[in-house]
Amino acid sequence: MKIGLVGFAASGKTSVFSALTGAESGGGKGALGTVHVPDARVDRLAEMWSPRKTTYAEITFEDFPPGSFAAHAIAASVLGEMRTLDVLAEVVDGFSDGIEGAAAKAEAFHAELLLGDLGIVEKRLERLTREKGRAGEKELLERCRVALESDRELRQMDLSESEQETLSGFQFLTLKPRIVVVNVGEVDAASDAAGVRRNADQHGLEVVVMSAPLESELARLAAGERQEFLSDYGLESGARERFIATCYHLLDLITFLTAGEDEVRAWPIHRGTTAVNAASKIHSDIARGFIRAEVIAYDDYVGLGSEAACRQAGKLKMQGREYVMRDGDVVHFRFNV
Ligand SMILES: Nc1nc2c(ncn2[C@@H]2O[C@H](COP(=O)(O)OP(=O)(O)OP(=O)(O)O)[C@@H](O)[C@H]2O)c(=O)[nH]1
Ligand SMILES: [Mg+2]
Repeated sequence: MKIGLVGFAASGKTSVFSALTGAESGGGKGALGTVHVPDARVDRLAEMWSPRKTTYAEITFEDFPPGSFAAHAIAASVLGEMRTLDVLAEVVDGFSDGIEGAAAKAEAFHAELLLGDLGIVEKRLERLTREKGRAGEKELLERCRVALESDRELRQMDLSESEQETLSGFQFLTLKPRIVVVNVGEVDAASDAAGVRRNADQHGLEVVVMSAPLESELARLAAGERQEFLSDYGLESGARERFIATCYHLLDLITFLTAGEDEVRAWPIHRGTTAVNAASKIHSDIARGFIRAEVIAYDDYVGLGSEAACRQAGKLKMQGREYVMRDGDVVHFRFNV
């Protein structure tokens, strides 16, 4: 999963990038940094198997080169680059004028995204006066225009699957999942950023409050010292952990697991994914030659201690292609090619 860090100039995108990933952003084009998604289930399965390889889910962050964003506006070329991203993390400056100043800055950024999308809608509608579009396209875009003009993001519209399909080619920014990261000074680290949250709620967005310098300090501490450091600031968990949890919630992700002596691995999928589509995450051959999925719930797996014990206790279930995967399923896919 790749998440782009966006936001007005000097809002702290690069600081947040470094704090979350521990990587330096060279400032070159599209700097990338990856974090592992901690998962106690992976740890436990790895203890059971001592596999050659243990693989956690990953989130990759992309930072824009410095100077990409202006202080109060977004250039058309940058809007274009943002359109290619799947998920946006919008960094809002909550440190330079304190947390009180952040809500207006977030609002200004949201307005830029709405305007950017409105520009595309209007251009297309203008063309549609001369050429014939898809069935229903004009009416749909007119609804989009009304939504954007009344300060609603396209994500907040009620769209059928076919309407979503019609809109997907435009890569609208306000249709993308987006997390607002309020980058605050250390004194405000435990603030709930109520002002930003009100605005975010109106636009259907998730909010994470963090202090980039504080998180960078946290990352340098030994594991045993972190909890005390956090509670000194009134925090229960680090920003990386909170960001990841928010991300999974926003994207409605669950995890299935594979375990064996070669590898123990976590696989993030959207809730509602079927067994055959989950199999395709591992390899397209497994999906193509799909025979069945042998599924054990994680709790049974560790409770009974082995696959053989689960099989004997009737806890290993044979599932077909259309089985809907559940969080914590430990799976072997049977297939032939
Ligand atoms: N006091 C304080 N300063 C910060 C914080 N976050 C960032 N800064 C400072 O703000 C300035 C800009 O931070 P960057 O992380 O480079 O911001 P950016 O959004 O990447 O900037 P551009 O890429 O140029 O748009 C730097 O001088 C940082 O040291 C913060 O939480 N507190
Ligand atoms: Mg930067």
